[in-house]
Order: sequence, then structure tokens, then C-alpha cells
Amino acid sequence: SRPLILLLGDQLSHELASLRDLPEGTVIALCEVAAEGTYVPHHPQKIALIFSAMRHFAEELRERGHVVHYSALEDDDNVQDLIGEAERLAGLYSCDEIRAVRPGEWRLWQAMQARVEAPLPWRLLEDDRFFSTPESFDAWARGRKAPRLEHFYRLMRRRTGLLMEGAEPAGGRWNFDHDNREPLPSEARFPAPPRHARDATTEAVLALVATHFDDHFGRLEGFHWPVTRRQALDELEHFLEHRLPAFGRFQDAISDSEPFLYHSRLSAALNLGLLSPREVCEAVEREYREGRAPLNAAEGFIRQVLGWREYVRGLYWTRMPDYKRGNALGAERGLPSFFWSGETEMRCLRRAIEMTRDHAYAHHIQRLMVTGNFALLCDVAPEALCDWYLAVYADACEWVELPNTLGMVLHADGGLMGSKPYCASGKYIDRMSDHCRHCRFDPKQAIGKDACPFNSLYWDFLERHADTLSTNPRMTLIYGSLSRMKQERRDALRRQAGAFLGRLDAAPAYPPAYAQ
Ligand code: FAD
Ligand code: DLZ
Ligand code: SF4
Repeated sequence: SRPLILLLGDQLSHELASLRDLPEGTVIALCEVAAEGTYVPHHPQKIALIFSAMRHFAEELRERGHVVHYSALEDDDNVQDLIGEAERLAGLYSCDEIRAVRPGEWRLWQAMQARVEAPLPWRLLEDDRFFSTPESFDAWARGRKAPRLEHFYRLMRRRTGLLMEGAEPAGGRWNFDHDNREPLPSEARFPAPPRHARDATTEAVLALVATHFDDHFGRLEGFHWPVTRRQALDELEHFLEHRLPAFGRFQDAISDSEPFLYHSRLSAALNLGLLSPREVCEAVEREYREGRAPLNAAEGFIRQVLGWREYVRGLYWTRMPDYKRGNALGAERGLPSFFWSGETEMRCLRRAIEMTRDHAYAHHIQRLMVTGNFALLCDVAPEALCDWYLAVYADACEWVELPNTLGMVLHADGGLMGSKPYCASGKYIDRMSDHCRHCRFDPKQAIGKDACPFNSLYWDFLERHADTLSTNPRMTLIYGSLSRMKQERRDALRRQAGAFLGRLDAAPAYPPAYAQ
């Protein structure tokens, strides 16, 4: 046979299943297409990252002696859609089948599956760059009343032997979360992230993206993402040396000025395939074993990659397409337009959105407890919020974005990602960040013109969703506080939140002009 291998922009690994055992005459195709750039308005840095990484990877394949067809965005004959372009190229090179590895999004998986029996058949292969597969996840989850990350994570630790001492977890505990909740110390100094050199390929892509996607939210100027495996390995080294030791302690902290803190910045390189999750976890484990990083840091990191990353992928592939329709709290508000402009007086939101605009990045707690928490408390519709998260982050791909947004943030999956919603008042943000001292609102007040909006929104959210949430055993304490509150105060909080939501609704809503 003479196959055409289609590699997607997040399949840039030389070990990919479709690159094994290639017959003579195989053509490998990578295609830049407008359809993938615009199905949501991706951040220009995300598009530039993917195009530049694709171009570099194509070059590496050529150097290894493969026949590669690279469809550039501006090629005249490019049909600008992945399926159509792959089939056009298969015709052009007289290929008799198209091979592809499971993509990262259901919509493409469906489109490919619909062609498995076409005259020019597609052969679909499993993506084995993960620790688990959808099948193994399904086998684990089946028969459980409620799948929980902690159980899955322990199984994965045992299976891989990562951070294990025989049958026991290193240090005698599975989870060091309690050591990982320190706010930022005021004198903290953060290592500057590496600035990877932009070669001619990256410069050309930045110019291309500036021309074609200039109406998308996000700035290109600060582009600094690793676009090759070499650069991604440098990024990993930098993390191990400068950030990992403090990663655990300050994992949940938020800074008004620093976007990256002690986070690894490795998600995009992992998701694109420039690094493998196994090598990253093994490198982190080595730092612990050789005494360069404490256990709470190594465990905190490995739990994210071996635990959460695999868990969300398992949920995605075993629960789609129904998962995407989940709306357990019946949320229907449009996305506030300031998510696209940053124009809000709420300092924490403003800074999270500005960092997102400037870097195509915000760390987990900003995504979960600032923008996410706000959307949860305001009943923003899952679809509107998911489209935003899928568009604005360099690491965003639906298999990981959707369970995090719809499940973890919005509790719209009815509790598969978390046994309770991560709702919080201004008190939490005040404790974990230095935002509030720059804000015109007061996190200690709940009522009045200077009150932090998170406070009344929080209590009003609990009131509105009492039918669904008050019977949740993990919410008993907080509903206890609510029921002890004087009725007058409850009424005042409801009025305060109602007025805020009224103003939000009066502002122009999604879809916005993406330009700033
Ligand atoms: P670090 O804090 O250094 O964490 C290390 C690694 O662990 C990350 O690189 C990532 O691979 C993994 N990880 C951490 N948390 C999670 C998680 N909750 N789920 C899966 N993997 C995790 N991550 C994505 O890769 N793509 C997304 O589209 C995405 N969307 C998100 C949307 C929301 C609403 C939320 C709350 C989280 C989302 N995350 C997503 C998870 C997490 O926020 C990012 O992986 C992380 O912020 C990336 O930065 P980092 O590499 O510096 O992470
Ligand atoms: C995100 C993205 C963008 C912007 N452009 C392309 C592209 O032109 N060609 C391509 O192969 N992949 C692109 N991607 C990544 C895909 O959207 C991603 O592979 C799918 O969403 C499945 O994970
Ligand atoms: Fe955010 Fe409220 Fe603090 Fe302002 S006072 S930064 S709105 S938590």
C-alpha cells in the first residue's frame, strides 16, 4: 500500500503511532488550514506556536529522509480544511489510504470515522503517547458509582511505579496538597522564563498570523513559546532547575504582576507532542530522588500530569458527545464582554484577562478561581465559557479544556470532575493573591458600592442553587452558615448581586469584536 499519513498540529512526535513501520512510498502531510484557525477565534500566539512547530517538525522529518508534503496557509490550491486537504493530497500522490492518529477533538474524530469505509479509506490509529487509553480508563471507571481523580491517580502511580517505594507511595503519603497552598510571600522573586530564539521560520509565521488573524483576541508581541523539541527540552531543564523546588508550596498562589510564578509552562509543549508526559514525569521524579526537589513539589507536579491530565482525557473520550451538552446547574448567561477586552474594575479578573491576552497563558488557579469562579457564580452558559477557554490559551485543546471548564469550573457535568463546585468569595482571592490591594473594591465588604462583587455573587449563587447543592455532603458546612444568616442580610446580598448581574446583562455580550 501507499499511505498518506496526516499529522495534525498537536501530533508533532517522532514516536507517533502512524510514523511506525512506514512502507516505501509513504507521503507524510502536514496542513495549515483556515478552518482549524477559525472554528473558535484562537489566540494569535497559539496559531503561531502551532504553525511554527509544524513547520519545524516537517523539516525534521525531511532531514530523516521522509517524503513530506507541507500545505502552507497561503498555498493557492489549499482547500483550507483538514479532511478535504488530506484527501486532495492523497489524490495528488496516488495514495490508496490515509492514516491518522486519534485527534484531540471529537468533531475531527467523527469526521474521520465517517470516512473509514470511503473509496479512499481512512485508517485510524490509537494515540499511545499517554499513560492510559480511553479503553483502559473505561475499564477502570465502569462499575464505579462516581469516578474520582484520587482513586485513578493511585492506580496510575502503582501502574507506572512513579514515586513509589515498592507497594507504598514515596514518603508514605499519596497526596501533599495540604503543603501546597501557601500564598505568595511579599519578597518573592521569580525566575524569568526562558526566551527562545525566533528563527526565520518563526518570524515568517508571526508575520503570516499577524496578516490573517489580526481580528482575534490576543497580542503576538510577547511570543516566546518553544517551537521545537530542542527548545521544549530547554524549557523543561529551566523548570527543573529554577522552578520545581518551589512549585509545590506556591502552586495555588496568584500574583498581580507575575503570570508564571513557579509553574512549568510545559502544557503546550506536552499537548503538541514536543515532550512526552512520561519523560517529563521521570525527569521530575529524578530531581526528587537526587535531592534537588522536595517531595511535595515532585508529587504536586506528577499528580497534575499523571493524574489530572490522564483523568480528563479519559472522561472526555468515554463521555463524549453527551459530555459537551452537560448543564447541571442550568446556566444560561452569555459571556461578559470584558472577557475579550479586560475592561472591568475587578482587578483580579482584569489581570487574569490581560495576562491571557499578552501571553496566551494563565496558570491553573487563575483559570479556576478567578475567571472560572466568576463565570460559575454568574451562571455563564457552558458553551460560551468553553469556547473562550478553547480559544485563548496556547495549550487549549478540547480533550483537556472541556472537562476542566464544563466539569471542574462550572460543575455542569453533575460532579464527575469534582464532588463539589469550586465556588469561592473574595476572601479566597484576597488570601491567595495581592490583587485586592490594587482594586477599587474591598474584599471584606459584601454590601455597598465598594463591596467586592465576588462576595454577594457567592452567597446569591448558593441561594439560587440550593435545590441542587444543599444536599451535597461537602456543602453542608457552608449551607449551615447561610441558614444562620439573618433574613435581612440574605435579602440585601440578593439585591446587591442582582444589581451587579443586571449591569452585566446591560453591557454588550458575546459575540464581541475580537479586536482590542
Ligand atoms: P503547571 O502548573 O506547571 O502544571 C504541570 C502540568 O500539569 C501542566 O503542564 C499540564 O500538562 C498538567 N495539568 C495541570 N493541571 C491540569 C488539569 N487540570 N488538567 C489537565 N492537565 C493539567 N490545560 C491544558 O493543557 N489545556 C487546556 O485547554 C486547559 N484548559 C483549562 C481550562 C480551565 C478552565 C482550567 C481550570 C484548567 C485548564 N487546563 C488546561 C489545566 C491547567 O490550567 C493547565 O494545564 C496549566 O495551567 C498549564 O500551565 P503549566 O504548564 O505552567 O502548568
Ligand atoms: C489549533 C490548530 C490550528 C490553529 N491550526 C491547525 C492547522 O492549521 N492544522 C492542523 O493540523 N492543526 C491545527 N490546529 C490543531 C488542531 O486544531 C488539533 O489537531 C485538533 O483540534 C485536534 O486536536
Ligand atoms: Fe477581585 Fe474582589 Fe479582590 Fe477586587 S476586591 S481584586 S474584585 S477579589
